[in-house]
Amino acid sequence: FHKPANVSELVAALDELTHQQQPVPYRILVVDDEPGLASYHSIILQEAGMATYQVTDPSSVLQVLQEFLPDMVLMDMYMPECNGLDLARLIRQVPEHVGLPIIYLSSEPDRKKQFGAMRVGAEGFMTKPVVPCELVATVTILAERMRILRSLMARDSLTGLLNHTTTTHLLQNALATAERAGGSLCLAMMDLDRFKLVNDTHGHLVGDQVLLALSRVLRQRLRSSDIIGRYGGEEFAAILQDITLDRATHLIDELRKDFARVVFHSASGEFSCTFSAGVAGYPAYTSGELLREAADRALYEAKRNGRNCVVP
Ligand code: GH3
Ligand code: MG
Ligand code: MG
Ligand code: MG
Repeated sequence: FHKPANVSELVAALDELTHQQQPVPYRILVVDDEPGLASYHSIILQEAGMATYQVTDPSSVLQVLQEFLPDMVLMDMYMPECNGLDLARLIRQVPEHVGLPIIYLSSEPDRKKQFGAMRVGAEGFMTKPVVPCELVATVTILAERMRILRSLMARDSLTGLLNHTTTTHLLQNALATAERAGGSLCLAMMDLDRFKLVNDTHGHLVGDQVLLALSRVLRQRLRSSDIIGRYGGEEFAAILQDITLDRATHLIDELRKDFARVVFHSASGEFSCTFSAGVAGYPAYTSGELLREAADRALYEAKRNGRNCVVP
């Protein structure tokens, strides 16, 4: 069972598709009440280079989905405690899993029953005993598509940075890691100064170029283990790991100076743009919500102090 142990691993999984780094094996959840069959199907997939996790107790599936984050599910259709159809229905009720591919495995020969099972929300049906190469092909195609969807869903389409949902999720993970390791982390919230004026003066397309430029500065300057998200329209978040509040504030201030030096060109002339930022740290603040509130308060103060500055 290879659970993403830390945030950088999760980010690597998300990044795999966009940056084509070393491939992360597809993660397949195998649900079957018969341990022998679960193992047999797992071994076929493992030999094809995939990572699998076997579940023989259907009641643990929702929990395992959260932790194992599979790219697809192989689901036995008939299990004594709970049949695969009910389980698929349950999985589909969780918004995060609406797109998760499910393939039923069963010896059910009745086409009508097979079809009925798929209507509950599965992508396909394979009869036992499976033909190994068919199993591998089907699973690969579906897992690949899930990876693409997940990667698109995790990111903001303009800047390619992590979106609000992903950033919030990774903040929770980063906090859990810091807690376990007795480490520290900082959350910085950055907001462009008088950005409405930029749009009004130079137009939205130029405004979008400013957003892109800031995302580039953030990506260039921060470490690969840092998490950078577009939190809202013109608001960005950075989660910096293993760093003190002092050092994080200094680092964000360097970014502020870098960005202020970028010159933009538009039909209405040359201009530059600045951002203000608020920084808050764990363990001073112990939850995602508290960190967010504290960083927001600091950001508000930065705006009140005249903007183009960083407040811890
Ligand atoms: P402040 O310094 O107080 O933050 O002032 P502001 O003008 O930056 O703040 P305000 O919240 O009044 O305006 C934010 C603007 O950001 C308004 C909105 O049109 C713009 N904005 C949000 N998302 C986008 C986007 O995706 N593209 C562009 N071009 N503009 C955006
Ligand atoms: Mg069974
Ligand atoms: Mg704003
Ligand atoms: Mg603003």
